[in-house]
Amino acid sequence: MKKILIANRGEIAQRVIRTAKRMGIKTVAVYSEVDRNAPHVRLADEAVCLGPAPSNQSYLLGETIIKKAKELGVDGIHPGYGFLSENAEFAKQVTDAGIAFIGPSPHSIRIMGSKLAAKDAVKAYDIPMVPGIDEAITDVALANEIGARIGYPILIKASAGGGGKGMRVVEKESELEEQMKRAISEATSAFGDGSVFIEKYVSSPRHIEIQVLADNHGNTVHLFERECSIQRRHQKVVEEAPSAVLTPALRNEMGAAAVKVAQSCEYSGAGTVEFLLDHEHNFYFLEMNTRLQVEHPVTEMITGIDLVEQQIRIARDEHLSFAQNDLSINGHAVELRVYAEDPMNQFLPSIGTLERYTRPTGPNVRVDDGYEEGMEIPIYYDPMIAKLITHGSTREEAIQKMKIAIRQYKIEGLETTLPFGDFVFDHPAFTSGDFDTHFVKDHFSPEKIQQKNKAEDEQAAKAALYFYLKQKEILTPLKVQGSAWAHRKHKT
Ligand code: MV4
Repeated sequence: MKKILIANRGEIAQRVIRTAKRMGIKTVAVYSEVDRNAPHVRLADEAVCLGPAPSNQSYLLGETIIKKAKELGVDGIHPGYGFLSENAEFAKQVTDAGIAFIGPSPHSIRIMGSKLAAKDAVKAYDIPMVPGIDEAITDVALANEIGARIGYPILIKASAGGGGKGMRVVEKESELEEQMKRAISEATSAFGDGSVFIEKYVSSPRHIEIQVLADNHGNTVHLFERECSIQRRHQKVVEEAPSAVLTPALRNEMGAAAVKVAQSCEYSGAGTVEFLLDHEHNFYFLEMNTRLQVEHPVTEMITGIDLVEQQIRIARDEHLSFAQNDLSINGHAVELRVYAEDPMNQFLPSIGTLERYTRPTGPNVRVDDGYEEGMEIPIYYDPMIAKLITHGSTREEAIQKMKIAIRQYKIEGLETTLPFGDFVFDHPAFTSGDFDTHFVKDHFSPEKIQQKNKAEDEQAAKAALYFYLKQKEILTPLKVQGSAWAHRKHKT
């Protein structure tokens, strides 16, 4: 592979280009008209404009991207995350054009893109799954029967869904019919596929996901877990690796299950297997994401492995250069997603220009970002400005470094999730490790940030007063001494 095209923008485009450069591979960036001056465009060796800002006129134009790639003699396409990354048809068209798709096969993407197909694929592999059904259901009478069998509350999910879209909790049988109709119509309009199924609702789970790597020669390993329970409306904000609660035995068990999930769809490349972990530490397979994930850096920090390099090597048909036993966890890493969103105002997008943008620096501090001072955050795409990642030899150390880095990060011109991060990394529920996916709902409110700021302001005022008084105490005896001296002087 001599030249790759990165079919993406922002931080992930830069992230991929950096590794490609390090590997001596030429890079081609693509961009929309609003991204003309974006750093990923300058960082690449060549760049191609795809069209106007809206994604469906630029970053989602698979055929245009492939055409440009062919014209420029590209031999690999990295899709990043989002956009075309989990589009089986795009992966197929890339391969058909004689270009390597730096990701799994269309077959793997297709299976894992459907929750029902995924359940079906892993059936033979003895993977723990939430009690429920593994077929699409439309009949309310049958749904009532299933609800009675597995017990309420139950959860209706869309087979084509993702990120919680089309999910409905049903507390009791009398609500089932109404909720099922809504779920089906929501799934139909959102995904063009009204298939829904039913699962027992796990009430306060933790979200644990396992990173896997598989080559094209039958070798599959896992790179331990990430915990992503701190979310709001299915959008992750804080992630860490390893999880604060997994024992080595449970980690091995979940890792082995994740490897089997990958094998069930003949997976190749980097992928992530998502699990729910309940209060009793039972785990259940949820779904597999067939892309490099946003939060992959925390895994890189604790394993020392560059996941993008591995993706490229695998796409070049190389063998994995390590086995499961060669891998181990070094320390702890935490990540905060810095979004252009206002945590004091329901996390609404905060539109504006980065009037000031100064990154934190230091050992074990990593910033993956896609913007520079003076740039505007376009409204057309995901509002993530950056990912702030810190590493420490212990969880406490990683968190401590994160708190310092958050304070060093200077972003002016728009509101960000930095104050929210400050809140989370200081919160006893987070620092103790005793939290679940309801953390934000259970513990966060704008008032709490205000209270915290007020308490800190008071603390600062008290400290200032204390030092002022101390100074006075030092000065006062000097005066007394002075006068005594003067007095003595008079006497002589
Ligand atoms: C669940 C669940 C409880 N019980 N399934 C949300 C997104 C999708 N990937 C699956 N999700 C969930 N599935 C059962 N049977 C709770 C969630 C869930 C959740 C999962 C992971 C992280 C955050 C979450 C927030 C709300 C609900």
